[in-house]
Amino acid sequence: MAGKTLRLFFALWPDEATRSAIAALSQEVIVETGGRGIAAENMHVTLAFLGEQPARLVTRIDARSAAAAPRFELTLDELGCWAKSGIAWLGASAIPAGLAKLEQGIVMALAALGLEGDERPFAAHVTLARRIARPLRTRMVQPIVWSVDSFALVSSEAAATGRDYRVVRKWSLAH
Ligand code: 2AM
Repeated sequence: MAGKTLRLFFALWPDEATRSAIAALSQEVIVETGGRGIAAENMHVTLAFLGEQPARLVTRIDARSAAAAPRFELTLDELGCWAKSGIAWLGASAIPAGLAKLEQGIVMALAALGLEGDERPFAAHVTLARRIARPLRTRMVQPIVWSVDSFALVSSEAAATGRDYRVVRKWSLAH
């Protein structure tokens, strides 16, 4: 019998203040684009998407080298959309060195388990709306400055109201 599997991804998980600031912006974007909203508790920046994996992988991941990356501030200052996937997003016009190092460390941790990273290049963003009806031109917005001191492994489960995201492991970044 096949063992239990989980749909997993690495993410930056916002603190409450950052989450509310992002959620407020997403309300404006939904009005502008006619898209479907994302539940505030689900908002995040995906670092790497692992897909469906055996549940035992959760405890096997060695993300120490990723956690050796220094803490950083992520300035979310850009709004835009990907028309092809129908997504409106909030992104960062500059990637801090700590985030680049963290991302690299995650790719290494996955490679050590024989897993490949995403095919698509890393684009730090928070999805604000899906299935947008009208495009959003890329533009700068009042920046949301997020002090990132940890990252998480998250599972995505089907729920009556959409997807339910659950943090299954969390690592602190270096000081
Ligand atoms: P997103 O980061 O653009 O919102 C969980 O599904 C998270 O992983 C979502 O935030 C999703 O998109 C991201 N993700 C990245 N690659 C994915 C893929 N191939 N399939 C589903 N989700 C993916």
